[in-house]
Amino acid sequence: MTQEPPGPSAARLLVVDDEAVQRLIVARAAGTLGIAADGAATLAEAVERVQAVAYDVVVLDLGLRDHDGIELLRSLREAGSDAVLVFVSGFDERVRQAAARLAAALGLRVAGTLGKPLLVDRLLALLRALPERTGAKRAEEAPDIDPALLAAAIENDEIICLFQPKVTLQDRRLVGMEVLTRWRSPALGLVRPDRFIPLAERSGLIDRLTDRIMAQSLELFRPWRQQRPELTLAINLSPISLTDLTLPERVSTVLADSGVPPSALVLEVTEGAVMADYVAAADIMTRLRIRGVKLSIDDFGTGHSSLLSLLRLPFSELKIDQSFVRTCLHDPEAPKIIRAVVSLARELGLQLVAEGVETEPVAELLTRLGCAIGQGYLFAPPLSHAGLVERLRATVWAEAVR
Ligand code: G
Ligand code: G
Ligand code: MN
Repeated sequence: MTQEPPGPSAARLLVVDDEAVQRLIVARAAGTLGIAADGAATLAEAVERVQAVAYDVVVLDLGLRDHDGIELLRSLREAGSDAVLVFVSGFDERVRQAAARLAAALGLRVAGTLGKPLLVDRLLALLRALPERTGAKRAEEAPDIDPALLAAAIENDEIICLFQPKVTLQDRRLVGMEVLTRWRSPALGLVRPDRFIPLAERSGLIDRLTDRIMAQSLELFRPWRQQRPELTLAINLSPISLTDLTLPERVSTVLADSGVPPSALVLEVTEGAVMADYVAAADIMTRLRIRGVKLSIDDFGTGHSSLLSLLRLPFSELKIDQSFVRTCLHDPEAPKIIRAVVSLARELGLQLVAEGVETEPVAELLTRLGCAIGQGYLFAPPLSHAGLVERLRATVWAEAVR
């Protein structure tokens, strides 16, 4: 039997423990089951992580040095997480059971509890028997949100910007970051973009929302850019925006207000968005390019667009979709596709970015295939502004920005 490929549905685990050895033991055990593990040593780190990443499993030490671990349960619920919990603790069985009941009362699922020292066999047994995740349907099942609530949220700055680094695969230099938004709602908790972006599109709020996201992220970005003029900021555009002929004007206005030069801004658009109304998209994109803004094809390889029509547009960057990147070690077709995309990008003078880089072996293979830039959990999940500053201080790419 060959190893299971870590397909798009590969499980992700977060281990929250202040002892590095414990984190390592859990990560190793998870690895043997093909589960990718992240670690967090403090509650703050764990909260940051669960807000950015949809974990399948959270292994939680109830006796963190600074906090009691229970506080994370609330954050998980607020983040709309459907992760299954495994509690670890040196406390007696009754404390662990009480924690498990509390989690259940908060609507979180608990796979089981483990004592300390941790028995790897018991952990493996729990991980093997994990219940199916429920998250895939969450966005559809969730009750409709009142557009008035979203409209107010946009005005009240409840929409926050997270930043995910793009780095050079070989020497791990920071070259830019992508903005990924979240809605921090006092009424609803943390709402993910796949829930509120479509709502904004349906209810005529998308222009206002996009303008706010651009203004807010550019303002946070400006000081970084001043120190490192080669950094770029990438913002995702809704397909609707690519039918709005006033977009280039709006982008210029936001840029002028922010003091960031147009060449530092990358707008990411998906293939489908371009093909929906090709003439309007070509018009808008050409005018954006004339103004100096860069354009990126997002999720490349997932649409059903005409390659020729797509590549005639004035793109500056191409982001190869996660589905090829994550399978490239196991699926013999994936490296061939990546190699072809590398040469296509080279011929057309497009910067190529690999999305969803989760492991070192994948980063190595991508480098060998000729891909220079990557983005993914291996380097960092989407981070808050403070989180990114903190990470920059602690990482090799520290020289990038201080
Ligand atoms: O980070 P996350 O997994 O939650 O992102 C989910 C999807 O939401 C991605 O496809 C991403 O492109 C999209 N998204 C995130 N932020 C924005 C945004 O500011 N505008 C638009 N239009 N899409 C966004
Ligand atoms: O659709 P778009 O490419 O704009 O959005 C990128 C999405 O991928 C975001 O939802 C982001 O949170 C997620 N993401 C970023 N890095 C990784 C990764 O390494 N693995 C996985 N599974 N998702 C990632
Ligand atoms: Mn994107």
